[in-house]
Amino acid sequence: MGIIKDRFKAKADAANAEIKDLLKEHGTKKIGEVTLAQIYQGMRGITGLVTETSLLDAQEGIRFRGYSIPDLQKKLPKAHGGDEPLPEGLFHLMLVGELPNEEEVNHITNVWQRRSHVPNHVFATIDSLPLNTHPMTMFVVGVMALQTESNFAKEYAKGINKKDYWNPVYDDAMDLIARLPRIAAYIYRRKYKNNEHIQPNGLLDWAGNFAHMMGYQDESFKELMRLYMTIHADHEGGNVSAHTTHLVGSALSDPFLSYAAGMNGLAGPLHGLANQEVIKWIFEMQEQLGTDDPSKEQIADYVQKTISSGKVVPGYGHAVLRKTDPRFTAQMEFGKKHMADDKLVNTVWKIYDTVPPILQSLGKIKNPWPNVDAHSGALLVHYGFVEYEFYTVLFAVSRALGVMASLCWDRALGFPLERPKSVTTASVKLWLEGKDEIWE
Ligand code: CMX
Repeated sequence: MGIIKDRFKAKADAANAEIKDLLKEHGTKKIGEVTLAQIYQGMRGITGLVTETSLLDAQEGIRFRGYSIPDLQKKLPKAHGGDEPLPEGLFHLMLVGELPNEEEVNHITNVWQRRSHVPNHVFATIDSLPLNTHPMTMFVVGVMALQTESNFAKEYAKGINKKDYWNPVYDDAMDLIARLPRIAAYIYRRKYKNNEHIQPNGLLDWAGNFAHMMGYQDESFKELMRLYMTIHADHEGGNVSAHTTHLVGSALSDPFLSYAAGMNGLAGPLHGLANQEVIKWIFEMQEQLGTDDPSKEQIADYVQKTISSGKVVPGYGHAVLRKTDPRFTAQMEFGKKHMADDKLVNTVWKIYDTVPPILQSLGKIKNPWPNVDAHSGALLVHYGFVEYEFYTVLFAVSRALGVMASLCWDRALGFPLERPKSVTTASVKLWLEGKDEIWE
Protein backbone atom coordinates (compact mmCIF):
# COMPACT_ATOMS: atom_id res chain seq x y z
CA MET A 1 0.00 0.00 0.00
CA GLY A 2 1.08 3.62 -0.50
CA ILE A 3 2.28 5.80 2.37
CA ILE A 4 -0.81 8.03 2.50
CA LYS A 5 -3.18 5.11 2.08
CA ASP A 6 -1.54 3.26 5.02
CA ARG A 7 -1.77 6.30 7.26
CA PHE A 8 -5.37 6.97 6.28
CA LYS A 9 -6.31 3.37 7.08
CA ALA A 10 -4.57 3.49 10.46
CA LYS A 11 -6.38 6.75 11.34
CA ALA A 12 -9.72 5.37 10.16
CA ASP A 13 -9.29 2.18 12.22
CA ALA A 14 -8.58 4.24 15.32
CA ALA A 15 -11.57 6.50 14.60
CA ASN A 16 -13.81 3.48 14.07
CA ALA A 17 -12.94 2.10 17.49
CA GLU A 18 -13.45 5.50 19.10
CA ILE A 19 -16.87 6.03 17.44
CA LYS A 20 -17.97 2.54 18.47
CA ASP A 21 -17.19 3.36 22.13
CA LEU A 22 -18.79 6.79 21.80
CA LEU A 23 -22.03 5.31 20.49
CA LYS A 24 -22.02 2.52 23.06
CA GLU A 25 -21.81 5.02 25.89
CA HIS A 26 -23.73 8.00 24.50
CA GLY A 27 -25.70 6.71 21.51
CA THR A 28 -29.10 7.54 22.99
CA LYS A 29 -28.26 11.15 23.97
CA LYS A 30 -30.36 13.79 22.18
CA ILE A 31 -28.44 16.44 20.27
CA GLY A 32 -31.33 18.73 19.37
CA GLU A 33 -34.96 19.16 18.52
CA VAL A 34 -36.57 19.57 15.13
CA THR A 35 -39.34 22.11 14.61
CA LEU A 36 -42.08 21.91 12.01
CA ALA A 37 -40.71 25.08 10.40
CA GLN A 38 -37.29 23.48 9.93
CA ILE A 39 -38.60 20.57 7.89
CA TYR A 40 -40.39 22.97 5.52
CA GLN A 41 -37.49 25.42 5.35
CA GLY A 42 -34.51 23.56 4.00
CA MET A 43 -33.66 21.71 7.24
CA ARG A 44 -31.56 24.70 8.38
CA GLY A 45 -29.84 24.11 11.70
CA ILE A 46 -30.74 20.41 11.97
CA THR A 47 -27.63 18.45 12.93
CA GLY A 48 -27.96 15.22 10.99
CA LEU A 49 -24.61 14.35 9.45
CA VAL A 50 -21.04 13.50 10.38
CA THR A 51 -18.36 14.98 8.10
CA GLU A 52 -14.83 14.70 9.44
CA THR A 53 -12.93 16.93 7.04
CA SER A 54 -14.10 20.41 8.08
CA LEU A 55 -16.46 22.30 10.38
CA LEU A 56 -18.22 25.60 9.70
CA ASP A 57 -18.57 28.18 12.45
CA ALA A 58 -21.26 30.78 11.71
CA GLN A 59 -19.07 33.61 13.04
CA GLU A 60 -15.53 32.47 12.24
CA GLY A 61 -16.08 30.59 9.00
CA ILE A 62 -14.61 27.31 7.89
CA ARG A 63 -12.00 25.31 9.78
CA PHE A 64 -10.37 22.30 8.18
CA ARG A 65 -9.53 19.78 10.90
CA GLY A 66 -9.40 22.76 13.26
CA TYR A 67 -7.30 25.03 11.02
CA SER A 68 -8.68 28.31 9.65
CA ILE A 69 -7.80 29.66 6.20
CA PRO A 70 -5.15 32.07 7.62
CA ASP A 71 -3.69 29.08 9.52
CA LEU A 72 -3.48 27.10 6.28
CA GLN A 73 -1.78 30.04 4.56
CA LYS A 74 0.84 30.02 7.30
CA LYS A 75 1.26 26.32 7.93
CA LEU A 76 0.80 24.40 4.68
CA PRO A 77 3.80 23.87 2.37
CA LYS A 78 4.07 26.26 -0.60
CA ALA A 79 5.36 25.93 -4.14
CA HIS A 80 9.01 26.94 -4.57
CA GLY A 81 9.13 30.75 -4.26
CA GLY A 82 5.36 30.97 -3.65
CA ASP A 83 3.25 32.30 -0.77
CA GLU A 84 -0.01 30.41 -1.19
CA PRO A 85 -0.71 26.95 0.25
CA LEU A 86 -0.52 23.92 -2.01
CA PRO A 87 -3.96 22.23 -2.16
CA GLU A 88 -2.19 18.86 -1.96
CA GLY A 89 -1.40 19.83 1.65
CA LEU A 90 -5.03 20.57 2.44
CA PHE A 91 -6.05 17.21 0.97
CA HIS A 92 -3.51 15.50 3.24
CA LEU A 93 -4.87 17.42 6.23
CA MET A 94 -8.49 16.53 5.43
CA LEU A 95 -7.74 12.87 4.68
CA VAL A 96 -5.20 12.02 7.37
CA GLY A 97 -6.09 14.71 9.92
CA GLU A 98 -2.52 16.03 10.21
CA LEU A 99 -0.62 18.92 8.67
CA PRO A 100 1.81 17.51 6.11
CA ASN A 101 5.47 18.40 5.67
CA GLU A 102 6.98 19.32 2.30
CA GLU A 103 7.98 15.75 1.52
CA GLU A 104 4.45 14.47 2.09
CA VAL A 105 3.00 17.18 -0.12
CA ASN A 106 5.53 16.40 -2.88
CA HIS A 107 4.55 12.76 -2.58
CA ILE A 108 0.87 13.61 -3.22
CA THR A 109 1.85 15.82 -6.19
CA ASN A 110 3.79 12.88 -7.66
CA VAL A 111 1.01 10.38 -7.01
CA TRP A 112 -1.52 12.64 -8.75
CA GLN A 113 0.86 13.18 -11.66
CA ARG A 114 1.21 9.41 -12.07
CA ARG A 115 -2.54 8.85 -11.89
CA SER A 116 -3.49 11.70 -14.22
CA HIS A 117 -3.93 9.81 -17.50
CA VAL A 118 -7.39 10.44 -18.99
CA PRO A 119 -8.56 7.82 -21.51
CA ASN A 120 -9.38 9.09 -25.01
CA HIS A 121 -13.05 8.17 -24.85
CA VAL A 122 -13.56 10.87 -22.19
CA PHE A 123 -12.35 13.57 -24.59
CA ALA A 124 -14.37 12.01 -27.42
CA THR A 125 -17.50 12.10 -25.24
CA ILE A 126 -16.94 15.78 -24.44
CA ASP A 127 -16.30 16.45 -28.16
CA SER A 128 -19.71 14.98 -29.01
CA LEU A 129 -21.45 17.83 -27.14
CA PRO A 130 -22.31 21.03 -29.01
CA LEU A 131 -19.90 23.87 -28.32
CA ASN A 132 -22.63 25.99 -26.74
CA THR A 133 -23.14 23.40 -23.96
CA HIS A 134 -22.53 24.93 -20.53
CA PRO A 135 -19.02 24.04 -19.27
CA MET A 136 -20.47 22.48 -16.10
CA THR A 137 -22.57 20.13 -18.24
CA MET A 138 -19.48 19.21 -20.29
CA PHE A 139 -17.57 18.68 -17.05
CA VAL A 140 -20.12 16.36 -15.46
CA VAL A 141 -20.50 14.44 -18.74
CA GLY A 142 -16.70 14.06 -18.81
CA VAL A 143 -16.70 12.74 -15.25
CA MET A 144 -19.47 10.28 -16.12
CA ALA A 145 -17.46 9.08 -19.12
CA LEU A 146 -14.51 8.53 -16.78
CA GLN A 147 -16.67 6.29 -14.59
CA THR A 148 -15.63 3.35 -16.81
CA GLU A 149 -12.36 3.47 -14.83
CA SER A 150 -13.90 2.98 -11.39
CA ASN A 151 -11.99 0.47 -9.26
CA PHE A 152 -14.84 0.36 -6.77
CA ALA A 153 -17.47 -0.52 -9.40
CA LYS A 154 -15.23 -3.33 -10.73
CA GLU A 155 -14.42 -4.72 -7.28
CA TYR A 156 -18.07 -4.56 -6.24
CA ALA A 157 -19.13 -6.44 -9.38
CA LYS A 158 -16.57 -9.16 -8.56
CA GLY A 159 -17.80 -9.34 -4.95
CA ILE A 160 -15.91 -7.44 -2.28
CA ASN A 161 -16.06 -7.73 1.51
CA LYS A 162 -17.70 -4.60 2.91
CA LYS A 163 -14.75 -4.10 5.26
CA ASP A 164 -12.65 -3.42 2.17
CA TYR A 165 -14.92 -0.88 0.41
CA TRP A 166 -12.71 1.98 1.52
CA ASN A 167 -9.75 0.62 -0.47
CA PRO A 168 -11.02 0.94 -4.08
CA VAL A 169 -12.93 4.09 -3.04
CA TYR A 170 -9.61 5.60 -1.99
CA ASP A 171 -8.07 4.62 -5.36
CA ASP A 172 -11.01 6.11 -7.24
CA ALA A 173 -10.78 9.32 -5.20
CA MET A 174 -7.08 9.71 -6.00
CA ASP A 175 -7.61 8.89 -9.71
CA LEU A 176 -10.52 11.29 -9.98
CA ILE A 177 -8.71 14.21 -8.33
CA ALA A 178 -5.61 13.55 -10.43
CA ARG A 179 -7.59 13.58 -13.69
CA LEU A 180 -10.01 16.46 -13.14
CA PRO A 181 -7.60 19.28 -14.10
CA ARG A 182 -6.98 17.58 -17.46
CA ILE A 183 -10.70 17.22 -18.14
CA ALA A 184 -11.47 20.79 -17.04
CA ALA A 185 -8.57 22.29 -19.01
CA TYR A 186 -9.63 20.29 -22.07
CA ILE A 187 -13.14 21.77 -21.86
CA TYR A 188 -11.75 25.30 -21.42
CA ARG A 189 -9.41 25.04 -24.42
CA ARG A 190 -12.06 23.34 -26.55
CA LYS A 191 -14.78 25.87 -25.83
CA TYR A 192 -12.81 29.10 -25.64
CA LYS A 193 -9.37 28.61 -27.21
CA ASN A 194 -10.10 27.13 -30.60
CA ASN A 195 -9.56 23.54 -29.47
CA GLU A 196 -5.83 24.22 -29.08
CA HIS A 197 -4.77 22.03 -26.19
CA ILE A 198 -1.72 22.29 -23.95
CA GLN A 199 0.10 19.19 -22.75
CA PRO A 200 0.50 18.78 -18.98
CA ASN A 201 3.80 19.78 -17.40
CA GLY A 202 4.92 16.85 -15.23
CA LEU A 203 7.16 19.09 -13.15
CA LEU A 204 4.39 21.30 -11.83
CA ASP A 205 2.18 20.93 -8.77
CA TRP A 206 -1.52 20.00 -9.23
CA ALA A 207 -2.94 23.56 -9.29
CA GLY A 208 0.06 25.03 -11.12
CA ASN A 209 -0.28 22.39 -13.82
CA PHE A 210 -4.01 23.10 -14.07
CA ALA A 211 -3.25 26.81 -14.68
CA HIS A 212 -0.60 25.80 -17.23
CA MET A 213 -2.98 23.48 -19.15
CA MET A 214 -5.64 26.20 -19.31
CA GLY A 215 -3.00 28.47 -20.87
CA TYR A 216 -2.09 30.75 -17.95
CA GLN A 217 1.68 30.73 -17.48
CA ASP A 218 1.94 33.79 -15.23
CA GLU A 219 3.38 32.73 -11.85
CA SER A 220 0.92 34.91 -9.93
CA PHE A 221 -2.00 33.23 -11.74
CA LYS A 222 -0.59 29.86 -10.62
CA GLU A 223 -0.51 31.26 -7.09
CA LEU A 224 -4.14 32.32 -7.47
CA MET A 225 -5.07 28.79 -8.56
CA ARG A 226 -3.28 27.32 -5.50
CA LEU A 227 -5.23 29.66 -3.23
CA TYR A 228 -8.48 29.14 -5.16
CA MET A 229 -8.20 25.33 -5.08
CA THR A 230 -7.47 25.46 -1.34
CA ILE A 231 -10.28 27.77 -0.19
CA HIS A 232 -13.07 26.22 -2.28
CA ALA A 233 -12.29 22.62 -1.32
CA ASP A 234 -14.67 21.98 1.57
CA HIS A 235 -17.37 23.69 3.63
CA GLU A 236 -18.48 20.95 6.06
CA GLY A 237 -21.07 18.37 5.04
CA GLY A 238 -24.49 19.98 4.68
CA ASN A 239 -23.95 22.16 1.60
CA VAL A 240 -25.60 20.87 -1.57
CA SER A 241 -22.47 19.55 -3.33
CA ALA A 242 -20.94 17.84 -0.28
CA HIS A 243 -24.22 16.46 0.97
CA THR A 244 -25.22 15.13 -2.46
CA THR A 245 -21.88 13.40 -2.97
CA HIS A 246 -22.19 11.81 0.47
CA LEU A 247 -25.85 10.83 -0.07
CA VAL A 248 -25.30 9.24 -3.47
CA GLY A 249 -22.15 7.53 -2.16
CA SER A 250 -24.23 6.03 0.66
CA ALA A 251 -26.04 3.93 -1.97
CA LEU A 252 -22.55 2.53 -2.78
CA SER A 253 -22.60 4.39 -6.07
CA ASP A 254 -18.90 4.69 -6.91
CA PRO A 255 -16.94 7.94 -6.39
CA PHE A 256 -17.34 9.02 -10.04
CA LEU A 257 -21.13 8.70 -9.88
CA SER A 258 -21.27 10.34 -6.45
CA TYR A 259 -19.02 13.26 -7.39
CA ALA A 260 -20.89 13.88 -10.67
CA ALA A 261 -24.17 14.01 -8.70
CA GLY A 262 -22.67 16.49 -6.24
CA MET A 263 -21.39 18.68 -9.06
CA ASN A 264 -24.84 18.85 -10.63
CA GLY A 265 -25.82 20.52 -7.35
CA LEU A 266 -22.81 22.83 -7.43
CA ALA A 267 -24.04 23.95 -10.87
CA GLY A 268 -27.10 25.64 -9.29
CA PRO A 269 -27.17 29.48 -9.02
CA LEU A 270 -27.84 29.42 -5.28
CA HIS A 271 -24.65 27.36 -4.82
CA GLY A 272 -21.51 27.23 -7.00
CA LEU A 273 -22.94 28.90 -10.10
CA ALA A 274 -23.13 32.10 -8.02
CA ASN A 275 -19.48 32.81 -8.98
CA GLN A 276 -20.47 33.22 -12.65
CA GLU A 277 -23.63 35.11 -11.67
CA VAL A 278 -21.62 37.67 -9.67
CA ILE A 279 -19.40 38.69 -12.56
CA LYS A 280 -22.30 38.61 -15.01
CA TRP A 281 -24.22 40.91 -12.66
CA ILE A 282 -21.25 43.31 -12.40
CA PHE A 283 -20.73 43.36 -16.18
CA GLU A 284 -24.45 44.09 -16.68
CA MET A 285 -24.24 46.87 -14.10
CA GLN A 286 -21.23 48.40 -15.91
CA GLU A 287 -23.10 48.24 -19.20
CA GLN A 288 -26.29 49.81 -17.83
CA LEU A 289 -24.40 52.56 -16.04
CA GLY A 290 -22.03 53.13 -18.95
CA THR A 291 -18.92 53.04 -16.75
CA ASP A 292 -16.34 50.49 -15.60
CA ASP A 293 -15.77 52.51 -12.45
CA PRO A 294 -19.19 53.00 -10.80
CA SER A 295 -19.54 55.11 -7.64
CA LYS A 296 -20.97 53.65 -4.43
CA GLU A 297 -24.18 55.64 -5.01
CA GLN A 298 -24.57 54.13 -8.49
CA ILE A 299 -23.91 50.65 -7.08
CA ALA A 300 -26.50 51.21 -4.33
CA ASP A 301 -29.15 52.17 -6.93
CA TYR A 302 -28.33 49.11 -9.00
CA VAL A 303 -28.57 46.82 -5.96
CA GLN A 304 -32.00 48.26 -5.13
CA LYS A 305 -33.09 47.61 -8.72
CA THR A 306 -31.91 43.99 -8.50
CA ILE A 307 -33.84 43.43 -5.28
CA SER A 308 -37.01 45.16 -6.43
CA SER A 309 -37.07 43.00 -9.58
CA GLY A 310 -37.29 39.93 -7.31
CA LYS A 311 -33.71 38.72 -7.82
CA VAL A 312 -31.00 37.90 -5.30
CA VAL A 313 -27.77 39.87 -5.13
CA PRO A 314 -25.34 37.14 -6.14
CA GLY A 315 -22.38 36.47 -3.86
CA TYR A 316 -24.17 37.76 -0.75
CA GLY A 317 -25.84 35.75 2.00
CA HIS A 318 -25.25 32.27 3.34
CA ALA A 319 -27.29 29.48 4.87
CA VAL A 320 -24.90 29.08 7.83
CA LEU A 321 -22.34 31.92 7.91
CA ARG A 322 -23.27 35.13 9.72
CA LYS A 323 -20.14 37.20 9.01
CA THR A 324 -17.95 38.04 6.01
CA ASP A 325 -16.74 34.74 4.60
CA PRO A 326 -13.00 34.31 5.35
CA ARG A 327 -12.73 32.89 1.84
CA PHE A 328 -13.82 36.33 0.58
CA THR A 329 -11.24 38.00 2.84
CA ALA A 330 -8.42 35.71 1.63
CA GLN A 331 -9.22 36.67 -1.96
CA MET A 332 -9.43 40.36 -1.04
CA GLU A 333 -5.93 40.11 0.44
CA PHE A 334 -4.69 38.41 -2.71
CA GLY A 335 -6.20 41.28 -4.72
CA LYS A 336 -4.51 43.91 -2.54
CA LYS A 337 -1.17 42.17 -2.99
CA HIS A 338 -1.30 41.44 -6.70
CA MET A 339 -3.68 43.97 -8.33
CA ALA A 340 -4.54 46.77 -5.90
CA ASP A 341 -5.34 49.23 -8.73
CA ASP A 342 -7.53 46.93 -10.81
CA LYS A 343 -10.84 48.72 -11.50
CA LEU A 344 -13.02 45.60 -11.41
CA VAL A 345 -11.44 44.39 -8.17
CA ASN A 346 -12.00 47.84 -6.69
CA THR A 347 -15.63 47.65 -7.80
CA VAL A 348 -15.97 44.37 -5.86
CA TRP A 349 -14.63 46.16 -2.79
CA LYS A 350 -17.07 49.06 -3.29
CA ILE A 351 -19.89 46.54 -3.60
CA TYR A 352 -18.67 45.07 -0.29
CA ASP A 353 -19.04 48.53 1.31
CA THR A 354 -22.47 49.08 -0.25
CA VAL A 355 -24.48 45.84 -0.24
CA PRO A 356 -24.54 44.66 3.43
CA PRO A 357 -26.40 47.73 4.85
CA ILE A 358 -28.96 47.52 2.02
CA LEU A 359 -29.59 43.81 2.58
CA GLN A 360 -29.72 44.38 6.34
CA SER A 361 -32.36 47.08 5.89
CA LEU A 362 -34.70 44.55 4.26
CA GLY A 363 -35.02 42.91 7.66
CA LYS A 364 -35.38 39.34 6.43
CA ILE A 365 -31.88 38.33 5.34
CA LYS A 366 -30.02 36.36 7.99
CA ASN A 367 -26.58 37.12 6.58
CA PRO A 368 -25.98 40.32 4.58
CA TRP A 369 -22.24 39.62 4.17
CA PRO A 370 -20.35 38.39 1.10
CA ASN A 371 -19.60 34.71 0.52
CA VAL A 372 -16.72 33.14 -1.42
CA ASP A 373 -18.36 33.77 -4.79
CA ALA A 374 -18.53 37.55 -4.42
CA HIS A 375 -14.82 37.95 -5.14
CA SER A 376 -13.39 35.13 -7.22
CA GLY A 377 -14.45 36.28 -10.70
CA ALA A 378 -12.80 39.71 -10.52
CA LEU A 379 -9.41 38.15 -9.72
CA LEU A 380 -9.73 35.83 -12.72
CA VAL A 381 -10.76 38.64 -15.07
CA HIS A 382 -7.59 40.52 -14.07
CA TYR A 383 -5.54 37.77 -15.77
CA GLY A 384 -7.73 37.82 -18.89
CA PHE A 385 -9.81 34.83 -17.71
CA VAL A 386 -13.09 36.45 -18.76
CA GLU A 387 -15.10 33.35 -19.72
CA TYR A 388 -17.28 33.46 -16.63
CA GLU A 389 -19.44 30.47 -17.58
CA PHE A 390 -16.35 28.39 -16.77
CA TYR A 391 -15.90 29.67 -13.22
CA THR A 392 -18.05 27.00 -11.57
CA VAL A 393 -15.83 24.32 -13.14
CA LEU A 394 -12.88 25.77 -11.19
CA PHE A 395 -14.97 25.52 -8.03
CA ALA A 396 -15.86 21.93 -8.94
CA VAL A 397 -12.24 20.84 -9.42
CA SER A 398 -11.40 22.24 -5.99
CA ARG A 399 -14.51 20.78 -4.32
CA ALA A 400 -13.34 17.29 -5.35
CA LEU A 401 -10.63 17.52 -2.67
CA GLY A 402 -13.14 17.84 0.16
CA VAL A 403 -15.91 15.57 -1.05
CA MET A 404 -13.51 12.79 -2.06
CA ALA A 405 -11.62 12.92 1.25
CA SER A 406 -15.03 12.72 2.96
CA LEU A 407 -16.18 9.83 0.80
CA CYS A 408 -13.06 7.87 1.79
CA TRP A 409 -14.01 8.47 5.42
CA ASP A 410 -17.65 7.50 4.78
CA ARG A 411 -16.63 4.09 3.51
CA ALA A 412 -13.80 3.57 6.01
CA LEU A 413 -16.22 4.34 8.86
CA GLY A 414 -18.81 2.01 7.33
CA PHE A 415 -21.54 4.67 7.17
CA PRO A 416 -24.84 3.11 6.04
CA LEU A 417 -27.36 4.09 3.39
CA GLU A 418 -28.71 7.55 4.17
CA ARG A 419 -32.48 7.59 4.39
CA PRO A 420 -34.18 10.30 6.46
CA LYS A 421 -37.94 10.18 7.08
CA SER A 422 -40.21 12.46 5.09
CA VAL A 423 -43.86 13.35 5.76
CA THR A 424 -46.78 14.83 3.86
CA THR A 425 -48.66 18.00 4.79
CA ALA A 426 -51.77 15.84 5.20
CA SER A 427 -49.92 13.76 7.79
CA VAL A 428 -48.67 16.93 9.49
CA LYS A 429 -52.26 18.13 9.83
CA LEU A 430 -53.41 14.80 11.25
CA TRP A 431 -50.53 14.86 13.71
CA LEU A 432 -51.45 18.42 14.81
CA GLU A 433 -55.01 17.19 15.42
CA GLY A 434 -53.62 14.35 17.50
CA LYS A 435 -54.96 11.80 15.01
CA ASP A 436 -51.69 10.48 13.62
CA GLU A 437 -49.18 8.66 15.71
CA ILE A 438 -46.67 8.17 12.96
CA TRP A 439 -44.06 10.41 14.63
CA GLU A 440 -44.51 9.23 18.17
N1 CMX B 1 -30.08 39.00 -2.16
C1 CMX B 1 -31.41 39.20 -2.00
N2 CMX B 1 -32.17 38.47 -1.17
C2 CMX B 1 -31.57 37.53 -0.43
C3 CMX B 1 -30.19 37.29 -0.50
C4 CMX B 1 -29.43 38.05 -1.43
N3 CMX B 1 -28.13 37.85 -1.61
N4 CMX B 1 -29.86 36.29 0.35
C5 CMX B 1 -31.01 35.91 0.94
N5 CMX B 1 -32.04 36.65 0.47
C6 CMX B 1 -33.45 36.51 0.81
C7 CMX B 1 -33.93 35.11 0.52
O1 CMX B 1 -34.23 34.95 -0.86
C8 CMX B 1 -35.12 34.98 1.43
O2 CMX B 1 -36.19 35.71 0.86
P1 CMX B 1 -37.71 35.18 0.96
O3 CMX B 1 -37.97 35.01 2.42
O4 CMX B 1 -38.49 36.26 0.30
O5 CMX B 1 -37.75 33.88 0.22
C9 CMX B 1 -34.66 35.76 2.67
O6 CMX B 1 -33.63 36.66 2.21
C10 CMX B 1 -34.12 34.91 3.78
O7 CMX B 1 -33.06 34.13 3.29
P2 CMX B 1 -31.89 33.61 4.26
O8 CMX B 1 -32.53 32.73 5.30
O9 CMX B 1 -31.08 34.75 4.74
O10 CMX B 1 -30.96 32.77 3.27
P3 CMX B 1 -31.05 31.23 2.88
O11 CMX B 1 -30.33 30.43 3.91
O12 CMX B 1 -32.44 30.83 2.55
O13 CMX B 1 -30.23 31.22 1.50
C11 CMX B 1 -28.45 31.69 0.03
C12 CMX B 1 -28.83 31.32 1.45
C13 CMX B 1 -26.94 31.63 -0.10
C14 CMX B 1 -29.08 30.69 -0.95
C15 CMX B 1 -28.97 33.13 -0.26
O14 CMX B 1 -28.35 34.04 0.63
C16 CMX B 1 -28.75 33.58 -1.71
O15 CMX B 1 -29.58 33.28 -2.56
N6 CMX B 1 -27.60 34.29 -2.00
C17 CMX B 1 -27.27 34.68 -3.35
C18 CMX B 1 -26.71 33.48 -4.11
C19 CMX B 1 -25.32 33.11 -3.63
O16 CMX B 1 -24.45 33.96 -3.48
N7 CMX B 1 -25.09 31.81 -3.44
C20 CMX B 1 -23.76 31.28 -3.11
C21 CMX B 1 -23.63 30.75 -1.69
C22 CMX B 1 -22.26 30.18 -1.42
C23 CMX B 1 -22.06 28.88 -2.19
O17 CMX B 1 -22.75 27.89 -1.89
O18 CMX B 1 -21.27 28.85 -3.13
